[in-house]
Amino acid sequence: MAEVPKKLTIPAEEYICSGHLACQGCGAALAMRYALKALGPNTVYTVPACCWSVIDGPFPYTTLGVPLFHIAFEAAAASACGLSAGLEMVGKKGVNVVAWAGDGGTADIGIQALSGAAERNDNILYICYDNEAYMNTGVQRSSSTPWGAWTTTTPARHFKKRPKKNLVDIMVAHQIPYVATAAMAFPEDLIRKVSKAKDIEGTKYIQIFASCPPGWRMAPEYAVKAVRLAVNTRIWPQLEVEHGVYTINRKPRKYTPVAEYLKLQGRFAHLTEEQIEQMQEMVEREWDRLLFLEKSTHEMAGLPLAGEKAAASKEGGAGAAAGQG
Ligand SMILES: Cc1ncc(C[n+]2csc(CCOP(=O)(O)OP(=O)(O)O)c2C)c(N)n1
Ligand code: SF4
Ligand SMILES: [Mg+2]
Repeated sequence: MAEVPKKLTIPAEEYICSGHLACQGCGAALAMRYALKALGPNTVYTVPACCWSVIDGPFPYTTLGVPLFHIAFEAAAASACGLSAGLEMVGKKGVNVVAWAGDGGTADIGIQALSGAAERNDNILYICYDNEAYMNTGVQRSSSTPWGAWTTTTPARHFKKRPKKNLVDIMVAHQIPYVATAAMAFPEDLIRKVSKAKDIEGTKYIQIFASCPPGWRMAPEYAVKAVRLAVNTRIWPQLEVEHGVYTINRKPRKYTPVAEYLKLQGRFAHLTEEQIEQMQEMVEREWDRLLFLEKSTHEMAGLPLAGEKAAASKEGGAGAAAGQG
């Protein structure tokens, strides 16, 4: 039987034009492009110091079709909350106020303002594009850099020995209505999550995994492949946490070994076979923890778990939730 082509659901509208200043293969540029397709023209961004401060272009030029405020490194959430309150004061409804920050601006210097916004449940969408280091200033380690990675402040022999900070769980602990992860190599999932978040009242947090070819020491043509591998190895699980209930959106039918992901990138080139095995074990432990959280939080909320009987197995059993494969 002839194969029926899958209908793509990515909106055709573009709110980012050519001529931006990102490097070739920049995952953060693609992430912004997809996020804007979900958000539309009624959107305002606040962007702290990060690669996106540069990508957008020098004043008076901009690559975006929506307003963007360049603000201080630590102030993404605080400035978004101010904008949101100001819009409410003047009676302007239906504007998406988005804080768009890197992992350094989120997990490190901006975490206090983000925590304050989430505790107040201010009406903002906070999107962190996570390239796992301070890329704009020359690839320094952030608290979102994973265990084992080279950066200029964790040079090969002294690679990062602490795990990546778990910002998703930190945001869930604030009991906000919506927390999710996405990946720039899965645009439909990313667009669905941003679309859902923009219609929720309160603080929404989405962390988008976005490759950085120079910072990950890999060729630009691997930018999408590396992020696909991050999801299919379960290094970057695709999650939604709604009012504390965890859902894993993608359970690969067959898990790719983490070595496949690591070998694409020079930042992991120094790892020995034992260290790669150690990373594989860490990934499996975290996946098991997430499966447990998904099951137990669904049970506590009295919600059925989609495809429970068909839960994915390490041997490559059938996937469970939406988006298997
Ligand atoms: C208070 C302050 N400290 C340091 C800097 C320098 N600085 C600008 S961008 C940046 C790195 C940002 O990293 P991240 O948030 O991960 O975004 P990326 O560069 O990776 O896009 C740093 C350290 C600054 N602008 N302000
Ligand atoms: S350094 Fe990395 S994150 Fe920054 S513009 Fe280049 S590819 Fe994008
Ligand atoms: Mg970064």
